[in-house]
Amino acid sequence: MKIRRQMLAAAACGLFAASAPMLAAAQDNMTLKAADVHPAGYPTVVAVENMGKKMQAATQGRIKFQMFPGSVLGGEKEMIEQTQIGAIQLLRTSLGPVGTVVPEVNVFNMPFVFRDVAHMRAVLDGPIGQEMLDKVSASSARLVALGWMDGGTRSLYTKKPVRSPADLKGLKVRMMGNPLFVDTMNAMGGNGISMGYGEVFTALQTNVVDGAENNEPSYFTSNHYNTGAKYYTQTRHLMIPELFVMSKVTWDKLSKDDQALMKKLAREAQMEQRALWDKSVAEHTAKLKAAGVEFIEIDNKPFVEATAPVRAKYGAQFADLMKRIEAVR
Ligand code: GTR
Repeated sequence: MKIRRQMLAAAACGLFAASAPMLAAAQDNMTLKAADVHPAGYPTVVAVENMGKKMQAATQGRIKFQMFPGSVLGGEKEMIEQTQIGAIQLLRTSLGPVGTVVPEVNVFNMPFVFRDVAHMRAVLDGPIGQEMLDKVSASSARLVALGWMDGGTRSLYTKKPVRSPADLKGLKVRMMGNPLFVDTMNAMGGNGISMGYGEVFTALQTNVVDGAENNEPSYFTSNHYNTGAKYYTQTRHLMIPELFVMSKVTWDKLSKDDQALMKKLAREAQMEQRALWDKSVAEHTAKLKAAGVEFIEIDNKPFVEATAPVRAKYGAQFADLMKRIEAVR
């Protein structure tokens, strides 16, 4: 599987290299590779596909998107790298791994930094959300941040019921690749293990990890609930926005008008994905329950308190920004 992905990524690279001079020479007929770890039908994939259709219509077919869902071009970390060099042109990624290349975004990657989904959305839609997109674009990462998407709330799923930090003792829990998340899980009482999304199913099946954490649609579509990790404890410890980026290599080839159009349509995609997201959470929660997943409602205060040192450690550099985030109603 890994080898196949690497081959596909290499092929994507080769294709791009072959078409690069053409793109530079003429602005017409650009086919932009858009990638996502999620499968066809997932809200982020659908929103980007629909954006591609609008782009194609608005440019009379000059600019098209070609969607590569389901991690066919690699894991998220690899796809970020591919986007940085221009082999992938459009990428929807969690902000989690982006924090390792643009550390400024880690303020949104901290546990319990948003009160709830409404608070997160208000922050993303307001000046702070725009500032953060600008920071990504202005960084040395060679990514142009086009907009946000919703990733809801991440909660814990394990093979035995967890209700408190003490219940997590000794449990290995997969976290996304960013030291901040490993520290978060360790503070919550478990042992954080960093691993790519594509490796988690087998790791759960073979007891390399005892659990993981994610939102309801990802928990369902990844099939992780089918590995015995069927206790979903509503810790809601992370609310990580999803980021939609374009490779700077590609961005620089677009005319000013096309750049403006791209931003406008990305904003529309952001709003469309949000509506799709809310439906998807409801639908997948129902499917998980029907499949026998036990949703464990808890008072998550002990987890909030246990992770205070993580916010202190990573948040010190964002003290002013964190105050502004908290003040958003
Ligand atoms: C999902 C997110 C993905 C990926 C995944 C993970 O919620 O949409 O981009 O980051 O989580 O846990 O790796």
